[in-house]
Amino acid sequence: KKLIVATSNPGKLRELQKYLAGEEWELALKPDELEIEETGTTFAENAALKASQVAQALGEWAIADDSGLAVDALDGAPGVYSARYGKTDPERIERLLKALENTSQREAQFICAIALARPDGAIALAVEASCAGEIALAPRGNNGFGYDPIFYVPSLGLTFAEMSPETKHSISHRGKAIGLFLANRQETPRS
Ligand code: ITT
Repeated sequence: KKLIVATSNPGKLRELQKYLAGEEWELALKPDELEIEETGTTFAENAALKASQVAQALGEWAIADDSGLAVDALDGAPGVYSARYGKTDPERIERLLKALENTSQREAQFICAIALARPDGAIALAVEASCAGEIALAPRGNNGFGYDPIFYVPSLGLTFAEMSPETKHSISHRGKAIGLFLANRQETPRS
């Protein structure tokens, strides 16, 4: 019944809460002092270790999201290091724009891995999805969080930060991963 959302990122939390709400479980927050070190080398590994360790520490079902931006011209960087690419969102954005200053190759993927862990830490479900786009030349828009102002989706002619939350959700890496999660869960925190 109770499901701990194992994230400290307010932007992610907002999206997860909004799109998992209305399901049969009661979402609860992870205590701030419970911090999990992300030692994995893939999104899937990090999602699993965050969900698993939070579930075990609290003895409750837990869901975790590990996500990031993989830029083609940077061989997939910042990737799993997206959160560690700078101290603040503006710093991370500035660094990425600087790294791409002299290239016209702007293709990038947002990736999101979601893992659900049982109270004993065992992984009950793991899904992953991506969204293709381009790194804009300059930030645009005020919605969303993180790298949203520079993630441009050519088919809509908008950055994630210029879209409504619903439009972003309908095409984003996290929106697709949540969709897969909801479609594939057989065993949910009912017990
Ligand atoms: P938790 O581990 O506590 O969940 P975190 O922010 O450390 O929070 P990650 O390690 O998964 O999470 O890092 C994700 C990074 O990618 C972080 O810098 C986010 O801002 C960014 N990111 C992920 N999804 C995004 C989205 O939908 N829009 C913009 N930026 C996103």
